[in-house]
Amino acid sequence: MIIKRPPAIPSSEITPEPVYRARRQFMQQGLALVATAAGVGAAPNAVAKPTFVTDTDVPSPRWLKQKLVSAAADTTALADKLTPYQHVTSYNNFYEFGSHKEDPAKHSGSLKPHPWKVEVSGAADQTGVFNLEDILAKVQLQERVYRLRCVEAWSMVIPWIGFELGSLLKQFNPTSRAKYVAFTTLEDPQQMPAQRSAFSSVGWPYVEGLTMAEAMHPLTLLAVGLYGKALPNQNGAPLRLVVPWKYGFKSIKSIVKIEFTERQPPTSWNILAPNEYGFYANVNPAVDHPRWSQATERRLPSGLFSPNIIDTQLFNGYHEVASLYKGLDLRKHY
Ligand SMILES: Nc1nc2c(c(=O)[nH]1)N[C@H]1C(S)=C(S)[C@@H](COP(=O)(O)O)O[C@H]1N2
Ligand SMILES: [Mo]
Repeated sequence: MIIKRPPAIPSSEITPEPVYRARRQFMQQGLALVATAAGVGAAPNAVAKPTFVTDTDVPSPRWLKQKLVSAAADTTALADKLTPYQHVTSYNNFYEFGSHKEDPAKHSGSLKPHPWKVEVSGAADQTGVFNLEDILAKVQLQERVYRLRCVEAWSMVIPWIGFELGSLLKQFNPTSRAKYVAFTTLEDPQQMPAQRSAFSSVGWPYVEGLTMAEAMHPLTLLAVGLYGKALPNQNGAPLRLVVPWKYGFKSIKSIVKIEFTERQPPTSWNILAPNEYGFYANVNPAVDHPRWSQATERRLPSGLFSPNIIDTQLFNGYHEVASLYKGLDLRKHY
């Protein structure tokens, strides 16, 4: 099925910010009432249903729609204002559909995210090819509002729906030889027009990787949705990685393979320009890109007259990951 999208989503289809906030307060009051009635404090994760939901329909199978509404709401009160749905879904990097920001939204209608299979291989007791539906049957979906900082010095705040990568990886029983996790994006020139082009800079398939400790960190997410709905194709449907303390290029889209490896796996942007893009790619305002500063970022939406420039934070503000890099020279291992 070809998914046709309008050139721009009319603002009437986007639930305005005040409505989200009201809904959130309502949810929190509801939780308080339930807790009082039961005479016990409810676990924060017990709040069902995502808080931030777009009215825009994203075509997806019924099983996925049902699963998405079961996601536990994000109860962390992030001070950052959400980037509106329209911007999150129309300003993208997904080189398989072209290298301009508007290309993925325009040209990703040919991607067929369902049915979808993921191959799990390498240093683990359990390996094989799994249907996305079966993978999702075994995990609890959660809403997570995260900052996304692109290496190009712009950023967004996105309410993802997903699950902890670690909760999935554990199910395969990785062996002691598993030191890294490698990820691969779909390679299918029929569905991904830029893979037919001879002028593309990145090689196909797009590949990424994490250390085992990074992959098991509770902040690391596999996302299947955003704003309460399934991932639009341009955002990496049906399954993409989200590593909020690393530059956006680590958050690989439309994943078809996960492999437990002994050696550090090759990664797409590092292959292309190793002096500009490292394997770690931790957000770091003190380590500039060879061609531009990383000290600040443009928080979207950003316009000519209100560029909305803010300071970039070490690890994109997720300071709890610092312990993963103890003793590592972040200048050398950028
Ligand atoms: N397969 C694939 N994954 C990808 C990319 C890509 O070109 N191909 N771009 C990356 C980059 S550079 C960024 S900033 C994020 C953008 O995610 P978003 O479009 O959902 O905001 O996706 C990352 N994942
Ligand atoms: Mo990026």
